Amino acid sequence: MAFLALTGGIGGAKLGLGLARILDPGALGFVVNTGDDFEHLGLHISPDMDTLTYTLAGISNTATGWGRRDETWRFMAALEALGGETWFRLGDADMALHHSRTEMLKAGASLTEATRTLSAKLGLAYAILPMSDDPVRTLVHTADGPLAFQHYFVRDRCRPQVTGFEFAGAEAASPCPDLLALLPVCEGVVVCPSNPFVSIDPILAVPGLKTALKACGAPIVAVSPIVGGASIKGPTAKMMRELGVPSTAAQVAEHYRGFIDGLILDAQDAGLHGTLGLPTRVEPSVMASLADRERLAGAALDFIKELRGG
Ligand code: FO1
Repeated sequence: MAFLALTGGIGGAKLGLGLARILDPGALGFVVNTGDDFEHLGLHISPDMDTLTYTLAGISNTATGWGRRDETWRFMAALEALGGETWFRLGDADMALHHSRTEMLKAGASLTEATRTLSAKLGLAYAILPMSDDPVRTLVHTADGPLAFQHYFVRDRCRPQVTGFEFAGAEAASPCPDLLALLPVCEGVVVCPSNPFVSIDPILAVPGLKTALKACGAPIVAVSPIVGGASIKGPTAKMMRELGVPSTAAQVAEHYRGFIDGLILDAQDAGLHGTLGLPTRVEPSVMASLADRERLAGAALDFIKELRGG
């Protein structure tokens, strides 16, 4: 094992795929946000693990970024006809994954074990690790009161005004043991261009995880999810404005200060290079094509090498 990628959501999975195209399964592991997980329709849903797994397995729905390609929706249609809850859309084939995971968890498997089994069935050999096997649930504090993450994100389409975040259960959670076991051979950490507040912060909120990553001594490099003052994807910039901080890549550097050793800025933010008080590198970071993902992944690995002094 040599590199770890911290990821959550669609932007993270895009860079994750770029890294996976360059590095062998033995040289790359993923630490995934599980703050978005929830129990829904009797199933344990782990959206960020699923998005990464489907993306790496080449079976993701590239139009939505989440769920499976060539999906059918008969269960949802039937549920709707019966007056059931359909705001969170579970495709027929996707349901099979959630069902299998839920059964394994009920039988006593950890989330790490269940994920390993499921990703192997989909042909993946990469270590896809939940940040913790213990439940951590992101709560979004809003002007309308606290909302469970998926209620904020999917049901209410990120409309409520954000006032803060809480990671319920984090204080009692432990880092995924398989992650801790990989740290002695870790040569570099890539913080994917995921939402810092609701994808990366929940990971870093697991007690001991941030300290352990820092203590392993490998350079930690983040890719800014803010480009030219806007989010590449999702509500990051909107959240920053609502929290009263500038929606800029400079603020991303501020957010991660003390944790990261370097930040990749998009060419649109080249003017910030050399001004942030930490090493920066300018790269095209909007990943439209597979080639873009591979190029950005290669740049992140190069940057790590540079910071290691080689
Ligand atoms: N996102 C949506 O915007 N609408 C959905 O109906 C939806 C369903 C869904 C089902 C399974 C799954 O693994 C993910 C799903 N997502 C859906 C994505 C998801 O909840 C968010 O993108 C993440 O939690 C944010 O990273």
